[in-house]
Formats: sequence, C-alpha cells, structure tokens
Amino acid sequence: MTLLEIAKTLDQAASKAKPVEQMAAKYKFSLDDAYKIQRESIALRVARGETITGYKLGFTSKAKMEQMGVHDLIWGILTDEMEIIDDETVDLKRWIHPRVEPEIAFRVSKDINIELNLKELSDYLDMMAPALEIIDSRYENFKFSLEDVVADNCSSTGYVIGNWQPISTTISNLKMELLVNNEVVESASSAAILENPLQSVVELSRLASSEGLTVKKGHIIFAGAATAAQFLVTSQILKGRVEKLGEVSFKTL
Ligand code: OOG
Ligand code: MG
Repeated sequence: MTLLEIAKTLDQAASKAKPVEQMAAKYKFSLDDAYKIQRESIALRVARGETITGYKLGFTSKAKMEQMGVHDLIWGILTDEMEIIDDETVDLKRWIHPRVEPEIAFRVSKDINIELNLKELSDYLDMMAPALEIIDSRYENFKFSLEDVVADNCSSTGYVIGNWQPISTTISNLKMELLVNNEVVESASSAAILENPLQSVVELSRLASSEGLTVKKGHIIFAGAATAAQFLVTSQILKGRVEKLGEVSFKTL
C-alpha cells in the first residue's frame, strides 16, 4: 500500500466506525512516513470541507505513556468536525471504542512559526480553558505502535472546551480531574504534563516550525492528558475539572 492508500484506509475506518488492523509493521512505514500519512488523512478531511482548528500533543505525561505502552511525544491535527459543544450529548455510535481524558487547552493569539521558549509564550497565547479530549483509535483493540498511532492522527476524534479565560495564574501545579456521573475516576496534577502544560506549546512550536508549518492565530492547542483515559459507555455524564479553571462536560447517548 502507498502512504496515501494507508491514509484512505484510516480515514474510512474513522468515518465508518470500523476498526482496521495495525499497519506499520505490515507495510514497514517509518515515523516520518507516519506523519506523512497523518497529513494525507487531514488533506482528505479538508477536501471534504473540514477546517483545521488546531493541534494536540500526546504522550506528554507518564500516565498516558504507560497506559498505551508508547514512550514518545506525538502531535496531531484537530478539525472543526471534532468539536463538541460544552454540555452537548453525543451518540457513541459514530465511534469505535472511544475514551475520554481531561486536558487543558490554549488559544493562539499570534502566528507561531519559530521555536519558542516558555518565557516567550505570553506573546503568542491569550487564553486557556479546561477541556476534555475524546480519543478513538482506528486500530483493533485500541492497540498500536508509535508509527501506527501517529499515522492515525494520534487517535484524534473529539474535543470539548470549557470557558476561555486569560492565562493569568501559574498552571504548573493544578489538580486535573475526570468525573464520570459526578464521581472522580482520574486525578493528577497538571505538573504531570511535562512539568508544566505550557511546555507542550513549546514542544509544538519546535515540531511545527521544523516542518515549516505555522500554528495560526485563533488555533487551539491541547497540551495532552495528565491521567490515563477512560472508555466511554452510553448514558454517562463526563466532566473535566481543572483547579482554578473550572469545569467542562458532555453526555453520552
Ligand atoms: C493517543 C493519543 C494520546 C494524550 O493526551 O496523551 C493523547 C492515544 O492514547 O490513543 O491524546
Ligand atoms: Mg489527549
């Protein structure tokens, strides 16, 4: 299979909610190829009329790396098709075996096309918000290698963003919780995310600029989960709570 054919296979798996077998070992594609496949799959979405809304980092915490058995930071692309409104009810039939995880989102206030350091970020980001990410691997049994998950756009599937607020407080040690039906099921400090979730933006600026890619004003950035993710089932109320930032939620059907 060519890289484009692999991208089409993963794209179809996502739109039909039908899993496929892992492909990196079978078709021997590299991590570089995996990012090319990811780009091709996003191009298919854009050709269908979707708009790129931002980026997500993955495996920025030990809890996530250990849960999934993958040990390197990854990045993927978000589109408007993935957006879920705060408090919305979503029908799980559109996905394969979705999971949810608590996150923090940032909003870009000025184009980023160079590698930034932590101190420079205040010129490039204006807002932050509590968020939830829904991930849904297109691979059978949610099992993958690093190359496989990158090709699959890092399992990107859905995102919910709570109230945007200025980045005024220090966010390197905030309690982040995932609640299912109002019970806390996952909890960790935001320090679990690269010691400071803003470091995810630094990493993204490095990775994106090295590819000549601009993270645009208005784009959102998901820093990565601090905790393991939880499988979704029907009739749940999911809530993400970030100390000082507030709550965000959705329901499943
Ligand atoms: C890959 C996506 C990882 C995160 O926040 O670490 C991720 C996966 O776990 O399927 O989104
Ligand atoms: Mg995530």
